[in-house]
Amino acid sequence: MLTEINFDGIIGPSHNYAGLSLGNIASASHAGDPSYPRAAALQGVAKMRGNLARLGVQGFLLPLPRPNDALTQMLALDGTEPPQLRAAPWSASSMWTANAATVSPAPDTADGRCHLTPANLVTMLHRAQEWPDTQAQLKIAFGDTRHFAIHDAVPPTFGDEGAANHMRLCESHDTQGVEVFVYGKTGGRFPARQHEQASRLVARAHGLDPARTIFIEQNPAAIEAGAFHNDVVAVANGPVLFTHAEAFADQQLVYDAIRAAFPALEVVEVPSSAVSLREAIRTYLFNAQLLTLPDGSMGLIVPEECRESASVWGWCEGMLAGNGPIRQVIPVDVRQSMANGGGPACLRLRVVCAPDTVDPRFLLDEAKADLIERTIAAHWPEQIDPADLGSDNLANSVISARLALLDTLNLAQLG
Ligand code: SUG
Repeated sequence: MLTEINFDGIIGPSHNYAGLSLGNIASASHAGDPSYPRAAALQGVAKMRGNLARLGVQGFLLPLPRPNDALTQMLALDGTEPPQLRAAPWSASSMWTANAATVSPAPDTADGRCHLTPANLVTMLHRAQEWPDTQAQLKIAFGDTRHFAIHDAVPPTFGDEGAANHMRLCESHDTQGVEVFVYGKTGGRFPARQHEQASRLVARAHGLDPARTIFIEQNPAAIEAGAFHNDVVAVANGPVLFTHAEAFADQQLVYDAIRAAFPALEVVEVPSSAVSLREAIRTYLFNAQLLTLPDGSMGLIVPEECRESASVWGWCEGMLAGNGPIRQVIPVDVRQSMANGGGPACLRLRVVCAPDTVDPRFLLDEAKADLIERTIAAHWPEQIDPADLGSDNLANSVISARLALLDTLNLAQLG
C-alpha cells in the first residue's frame, strides 16, 4: 500500500548562522548570531514526533559529515579568507531535506518505480557540497531497486533545488498525479535557484507523462521579496493547491494549465489584501506541511511565527470558519531552523512509497525518537558562535556527535 512518508532532516551538530544564502532574508538577517544546535535538533525531533502521532509513519535522514575536509581543501582555506567562505564546509544545510531530491512516485513514472534525483544545489557553495553524500544516503534508505531508482544530480550548468520547487496534485497519494515544476528566470536582484532546463531534465529522467507534467514560472516579484524557493509561497497536497496570490508569474495561467491536466484541482488562494507577500515570507505561512490526516481531512503544520502575525492568523481563523478542505492549522516551534529560512516544509522530503520497501533504519518510532533525543542532548553543542567555525575543538565535537548518532541508529556505514 503506497502512502506518503515525510523524511525530516535531523538537524546536525554544526547548525550555525553564517549568512550564506543570498536572497534568503532570514539567513541574511541572522548572519553572525549565535546558534543553538542542541535546541534546534530537539525542535526538529519534536516536530517529527507530532507527525508520527498524527500519521502513524515518519522517516528521517541523517546529517552529512561536517566540517567537509574536501571542500576546505578545495577552497584553500588558511584563515585569511572571508568568514563566509570559511563557514561553507561547516554548514548543516542538509537539514532542509525538501532540497535533498525531487521525487516522482511510482504511479507517475513510466517504469512504475519511485524515482529520486538528488538536487545539485549549485547556486550556493555551501549547498552544492551536499548531493554526493545525500545520494549515498538515499541509495541506502531507498536501496530496493525493484521499487526505487536513484539518479545522479543534473549537470551543474542547470541549478536544481529539488522538491522545494516541485508540487504534485492527485486524487489520493497512491493514484497517478500531475507533477508541477516551478522555475525562476535570472535577471533580478537575487538568484533564481531553480532553472527550467533542470526541471525538464528531471521530468524526462523520471519517465513522467508529458500530458501530466507542467512547467511554470515563479513570480519574479516573489523571488525579489525573498521567495528563494517556490515552497515559500505555495504548497500542494492531494487535489489542493494552497498558494499566495502572487506566487507565480501568471497565476491564472497556472490554474488553467493544472486544471487542463487535473480537473479536480481545488485552489486555496490567499489574497495579497489579506496577507502581503512580505508577511507571507516573513511568517512562512506557505512553508507548511499540508497533510492528509487519517480521517481524510487536511491539516496544515505551520511555524509558530504564523500565530504571532495578526494578518496571517486572522486569515487562518477565517479559513477554518469556512468550508474549505483544510480543517486544522497546527503551529510548531522550529525557530532555530526558521532563522536560517527553513520552515516545517523545508525540513521534510515527501516520498510516496510502501513503508516496508524503505530501509527500516530510516523510519521513526517512539523508542527511536527517545534514543535520538538522548543522543542529541548528550552530544550536540549547546551554542555555536560563527567565529568558532574553523576551530579544531569544535570540529572534534561536531564529528563525534554525528558519529554517536550514526552508531545509535546502526548506520555507522555512513561514517
Ligand atoms: O538553501 N538556508 C537554506 C534554507 C533552505 C530552505 N528550504 C526550502 N525552502 N525548501 C537555503 O537558503 C542558510 C545557511 C546560512 O546562512 O548559514 C541556508 O542555507
